[in-house]
Amino acid sequence: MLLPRLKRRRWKTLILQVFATLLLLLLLTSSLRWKDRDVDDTCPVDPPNLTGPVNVNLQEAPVLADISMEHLDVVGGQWRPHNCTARHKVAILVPYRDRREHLHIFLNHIHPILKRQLLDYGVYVIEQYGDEPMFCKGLLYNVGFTEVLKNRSYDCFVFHDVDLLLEDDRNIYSCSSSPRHLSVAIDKFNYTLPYKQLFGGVTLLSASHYQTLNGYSNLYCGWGGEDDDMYLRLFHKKLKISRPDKTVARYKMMRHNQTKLNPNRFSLLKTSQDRYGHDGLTNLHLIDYQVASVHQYHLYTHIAVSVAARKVQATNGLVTNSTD
Ligand code: BGN
Repeated sequence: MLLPRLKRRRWKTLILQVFATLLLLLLLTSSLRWKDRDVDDTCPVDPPNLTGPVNVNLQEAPVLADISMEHLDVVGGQWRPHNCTARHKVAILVPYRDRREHLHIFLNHIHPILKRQLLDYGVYVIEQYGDEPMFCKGLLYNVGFTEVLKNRSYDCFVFHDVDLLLEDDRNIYSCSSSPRHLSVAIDKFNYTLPYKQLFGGVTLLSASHYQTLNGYSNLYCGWGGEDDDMYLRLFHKKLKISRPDKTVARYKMMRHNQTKLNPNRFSLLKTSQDRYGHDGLTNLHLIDYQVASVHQYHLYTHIAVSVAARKVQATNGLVTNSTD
């Protein structure tokens, strides 16, 4: 009688042990699953606070101190979401000269949008000083790109005219697999794309694509052509341009006097093909400019670039110092 009772007890313990082990395993796996959920705090693909159409106020330039008060969590133009990890680190490069009002309106407009888009971002204003009378946008972009990466890593760069204000925050300022032209529909052009090859205004490139393209040409000073030259670079590198839908890629342009035209833009464009390998990021060290200062203001990091006066020989696109 004793023997079968003992056997039964052993069986009971065995069953209990198996049951307890299974329960333990179940608890362990479910807690691991919860842990995984905690670790993956990447921001959502569709940021929930987007408003769609954005009110664009062109009337009066806000005072910088007032804008700053609304963005106490921004330092040196940089911000990142508090509750999630942003999907992209994006640098906004804004080449600039003589347009203080526009800059204030731009800063007031862009910060709330970039925050709603849940980006880890930095706004960089690259200001041209020095004797060169013409505005050298491509050179400023290259200098900005190079200087910014000395300080912080970014996977994505937005090349942004200061006079363009986004009208819909669903036009997200973060990289996709191909270079992106963001300012598809501008009020000045009746919200239509003036020509298919246009790659100016507001564009977006990954850091590695920008390097592959050797950045912008350093030779275009004065209005026009540097963006068409960039288009040709994209074409030669077989990089396809993507564009958001024109219903969201809408911008208002702030009015200003026409900047001095670049008289050499047509001849420069003709030699674009032969130049792009050695005219851009790779020959910046040969260009007569100096980074005079880099300063973190509240709403942006300021990069002051002194550009020496130069003359461009229209026939071969060579640049020499005009004092030579
Ligand atoms: C083009 C300019 C672009 C400018 C667009 C839109 C030139 C080069 C000679 C053909 N290109 O005409 O730089 O972004 O207009 O304004 O001027």
